[in-house]
This record gives sequence, structure tokens and C-alpha cells, in this order.
Amino acid sequence: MFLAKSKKVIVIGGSDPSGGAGIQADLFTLQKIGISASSVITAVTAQNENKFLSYEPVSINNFQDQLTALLPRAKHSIVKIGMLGSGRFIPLLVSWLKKIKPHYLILDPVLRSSTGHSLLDKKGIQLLQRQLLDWANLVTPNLAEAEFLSGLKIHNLPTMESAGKKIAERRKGAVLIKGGHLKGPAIDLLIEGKKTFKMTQHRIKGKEVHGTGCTLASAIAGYLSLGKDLKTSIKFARKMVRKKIKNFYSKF
Ligand code: PXL
Repeated sequence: MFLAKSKKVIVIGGSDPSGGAGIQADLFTLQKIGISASSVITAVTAQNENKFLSYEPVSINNFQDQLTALLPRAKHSIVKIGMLGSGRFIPLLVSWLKKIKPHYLILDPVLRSSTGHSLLDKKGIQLLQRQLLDWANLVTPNLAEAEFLSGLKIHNLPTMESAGKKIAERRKGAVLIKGGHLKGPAIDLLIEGKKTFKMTQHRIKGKEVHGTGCTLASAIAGYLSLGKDLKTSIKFARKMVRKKIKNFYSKF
């Protein structure tokens, strides 16, 4: 693959020792697309697909140093943010974003693990909404995160679209709501300005697969860095998520 034209990708998030989610899943996904990305670790989690034991954010100095270490290569890169773990990182992250002026910023507003453990403190939830959300060219909430960001309850496709539009109204960037937790086919909605695009796939039956949100957002970053447009990048990224779910079930 000729990658000379690909833009640099930087992923920011938590470490997951099981490799299913977090930075490990991001780097694995990007490597599959042929991209060698850089990463900034926000927190070290101890978990697997069934159980969350604990997490510890890195120190504020270490977080700042990781960002500083990437400064020389970060200008105009594509940045994907996942688990932040602590609100204390957000002002530092915003100053860094102002310096590097990312070509594209994807924010996966991770609030909880698939096993239900909180992955962002209270201050972080506030700052994410107040300081970070407006910077993102694309935000990729799941239904629970979309309910939280919009303040609306989601029961079905029309309420999912209303929530997406409400999040989109407040900002310039696009919103991709992941509808995997609704019944029926797996539908995601991309809201760009006043337009909504519906993306549908047959549902693969079974329990939720850990880390699909990380794979989706990092694959979108990867395809964007290869010069694909947003809709094509999402389409290809959804295929990768489908493969991840199929591979997971084929192990049993
Ligand atoms: O899928 C969200 C997510 C992101 N990052 C880390 C996680 C999880 C979910 O468990 O553990 C590190």
C-alpha cells in the first residue's frame, strides 16, 4: 500500500489489558488499515470483556509530557479521543489542540465501559461538554451517551434522530449516533448540518462485544487519513466493526 499521502493519526485514550477496547484496540485497528499511529495514554484500566476491576488516570505531568512529546509530529494530524478518565486533562488537551490545529478531530465521548463502570469523573463530564465537544469535527456517541449529551430519552429511530439533531444544533461538526443498542437491525445515524444519513446492517445476534466503539472511531480516523471522505470512512469502519463482532463470536 502506498501511504506517503496519509495524514498522521494520534489516538488518545485508556489502556485496556484485554486488548478489546481502548488504545490497544485503536492501534490494532489502525495497523490493519496500514497506519502506524501515535498514542497518548490517559489512564490504565484493569478489565476484560466480562469484568472491570479498576482504573487509574496517569499523572497530570505525565499526560502533559506525552502531549509535548508528540508536538513535533502532531500538527494538522487526525486526532481520535476516547476514554479521558479525568477532567483534569481536558484544559491541557484543549491548549494542545489549539497548538496543533488538527486536520480532523473525532471525539468518542466515552462515559462508561460496556460492563457499566464509569470511565469519566463528574468534572470531566462537565468539561467534555463545555470545552471539548465544540472542537470535534465528529462526535460518536452511543445511545446512552447521546441521551446524556442531548438531554432527550431515546426509544426508537425517530427519538434517536431528535437526540442527534439536538447535539448537532449546538456545534459545527457532525454527529454519528450508534444505534446498536436499539432492537432490530443495527442502525447508525450520521447527522451533518440539517441532513441525516441512515446506515443499516443486519444485526449479529449475541451479547454486546467490548470495544466496538473504539474500533469504529479509530477506523474512521484511519480511512480519513488515507483521504477517503467521511461517509466512505464510516462505511468501511462499520465493516471492520462487523468483522470484529463476527470474529469474537467465532471464538465460542
Ligand atoms: O468502548 C469504550 C472504552 C474506551 N476505552 C477504554 C475502555 C472502554 C470500554 O470499556 O475500557 C479504555
